[in-house]
Amino acid sequence: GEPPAAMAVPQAGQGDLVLLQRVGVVDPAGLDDYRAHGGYTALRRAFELGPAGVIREVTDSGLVGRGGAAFPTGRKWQATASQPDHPHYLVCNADESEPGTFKDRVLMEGDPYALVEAMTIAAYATGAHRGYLYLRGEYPRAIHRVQHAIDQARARGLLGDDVLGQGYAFDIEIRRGAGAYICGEETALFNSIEGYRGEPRSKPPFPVEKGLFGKPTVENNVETLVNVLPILTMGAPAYAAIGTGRSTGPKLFCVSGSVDRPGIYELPFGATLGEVLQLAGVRPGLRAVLLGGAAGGFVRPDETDIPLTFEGTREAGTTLGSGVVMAFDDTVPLPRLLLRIAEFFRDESCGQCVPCRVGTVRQEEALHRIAERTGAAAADDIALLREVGRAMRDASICGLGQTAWNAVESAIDRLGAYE
Ligand code: L3W
Ligand code: SF4
Repeated sequence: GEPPAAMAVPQAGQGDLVLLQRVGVVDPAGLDDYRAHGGYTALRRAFELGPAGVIREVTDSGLVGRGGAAFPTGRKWQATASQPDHPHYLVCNADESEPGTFKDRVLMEGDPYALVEAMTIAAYATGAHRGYLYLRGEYPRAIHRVQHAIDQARARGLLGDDVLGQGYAFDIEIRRGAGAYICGEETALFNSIEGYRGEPRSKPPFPVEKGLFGKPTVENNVETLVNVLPILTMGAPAYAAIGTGRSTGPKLFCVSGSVDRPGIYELPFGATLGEVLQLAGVRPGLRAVLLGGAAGGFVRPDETDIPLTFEGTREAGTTLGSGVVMAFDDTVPLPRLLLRIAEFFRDESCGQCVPCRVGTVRQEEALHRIAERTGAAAADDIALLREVGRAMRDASICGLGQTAWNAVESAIDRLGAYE
């Protein structure tokens, strides 16, 4: 069945909402309503600026990818735009599957035209005439709403052969994911669209050079693309003034777990972990916070002064990832939680490379042994976990294997999970 509606919880007193400004305000089906709330001003501005001008604005804004890896968006767009090989493709990665991540869902369900407009701008800037939206199959409401928005936009000349009467052709096709976490890896996603097994490709070559169907491709996360609208409407300098020097702009945080008000919180980069937890109404007895999802890491309750920026979390030895903030109180059995994370990676490993295929199994086995001993870890189990973890991190082909030990390692080293 269809999951319950995701909650967007815009917070008063934190400045004007940028990314969530229309969520819960506009009719997600209504193109006219979208336009009445500022929709399609950014695309008009894009046509005034021209492709190179749009890329300059995006570069100057300091926007970096919101899927977790924080790669500079302007640099990615420029790299694709300058490829002599054609056609160029645009792919939007909406296969939102990182445990604890549900921000893209809120954007797509609440403001679907924003994604359609943002994809059109990205394609125009990078010379693409065809866009694919790879959307998680477990999000039927998002699929329905974005498909409706695409159809309406096409009927009104905002997609198709002559977008806004500017002589530029662009259209979008939705492809549904079928439940595999690995298909959110950018190159596994290409294989999936092409009809092959969802297995990651080796990089380089990067997608900007050889991506979908072997052609130059820009692949961006939903939230990344939606940021392009305010960049064009407010201008790069005003956008870059939000947030911090190296993490510019607004960010959506996905807060869940031991809090009274779970949901999506939009805040400028630089808010501390403690501020976000306080907004969400953190409950007493906090034991740990998982940042960045299953691929991320745990921090302790006394580390809530960590600034939620890419650089701040990195300096603190953890990661912001896609913006997951999952709170756990002291009733949660950590060994069981870690085992659950290990099961997830073992299940979702595509099996293509040995360190990850075997390592995720060995990791789960060790954590299972520990959990059966009611949480007491033998020294050799910990040593084995470290050895396997190092091999996965160093030798796996893709991010899944490289990060499959992060949460367990942080639970051992930062939380003292088995002491
Ligand atoms: C051109 C170069 N392009 C890198 C591009 C690359 C990709 C982007 C980031 O994600 C993250 C991890 C977790 N020329 C380039 C270049 N690129 N060098 O930049 O690349 P990369 O390889 O750093 O990371 P990635 O494999 O794309 C790994 C996060 O993903 N994660 C889970 C994410 C889940 C979600 C979700 O559910 N919404 O996002 C799991 O590991 O944080 O940092 O486009 O092509 N020289
Ligand atoms: Fe597949 Fe894991 Fe290797 Fe990634 S690291 S290619 S998920 S086996």
